[in-house]
Amino acid sequence: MVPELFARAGYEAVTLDLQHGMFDFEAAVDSLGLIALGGAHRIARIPVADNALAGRLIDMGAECIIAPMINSREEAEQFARAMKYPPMGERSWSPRRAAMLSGQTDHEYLTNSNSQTLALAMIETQEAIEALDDILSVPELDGIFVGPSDLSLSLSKGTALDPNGPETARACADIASKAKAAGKIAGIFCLSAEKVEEAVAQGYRLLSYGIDTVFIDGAARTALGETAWT
Ligand code: 3PY
Ligand code: MG
Repeated sequence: MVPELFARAGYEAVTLDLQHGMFDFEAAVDSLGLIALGGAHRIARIPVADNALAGRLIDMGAECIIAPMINSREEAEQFARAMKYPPMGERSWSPRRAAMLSGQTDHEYLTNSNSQTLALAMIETQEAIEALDDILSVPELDGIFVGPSDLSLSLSKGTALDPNGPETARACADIASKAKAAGKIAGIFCLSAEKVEEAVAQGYRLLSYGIDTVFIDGAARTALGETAWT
């Protein structure tokens, strides 16, 4: 029920995290259907360099795939081309579930899906920042998605986990303006409501904010704190 709860709460999109989350493939397939039932857009993050899983998830109805730790044009190209049908890329055919969830025939899905699905490359290392112009020049790639925690670890050479710090914020602003100049979508993971506002002001348009386990943890502690027994 959890993905559907998020959708019904009013989130425009819900992301399933298959990089760091607890989803296996079957749970992700069920959850994609539940997000659709709740009326939100369906996003999935894959494990590093797992373009085969990206293909399976987009076939099962994910409308946007986020690929972590993309550090070069070549990695961005391989990922994005696996997400797009020929002549753009080399996505392999059989999107029955994706067509069903988007209310289209297979033929309509074939015509529309290259422009209706998004391939986003995560920018979360110094290496990716150095290769950003090259990554943004990949025509099949729809945009980028920033991971501020890994980015702060990389920028500080492992000395500071500082996703909200000033150096990370400056890097995030630069990434957004480069993405905008290249005509690409800029997305980012946000750890607080203030960061959502900051990211919007920097030009980000896809904001991922709120984690199920964090919400449950907070609500559980609040509930216990409200009783006289603890
Ligand atoms: C990061 O901050 O590194 C992320 O990957 C966010 O999901
Ligand atoms: Mg990360």
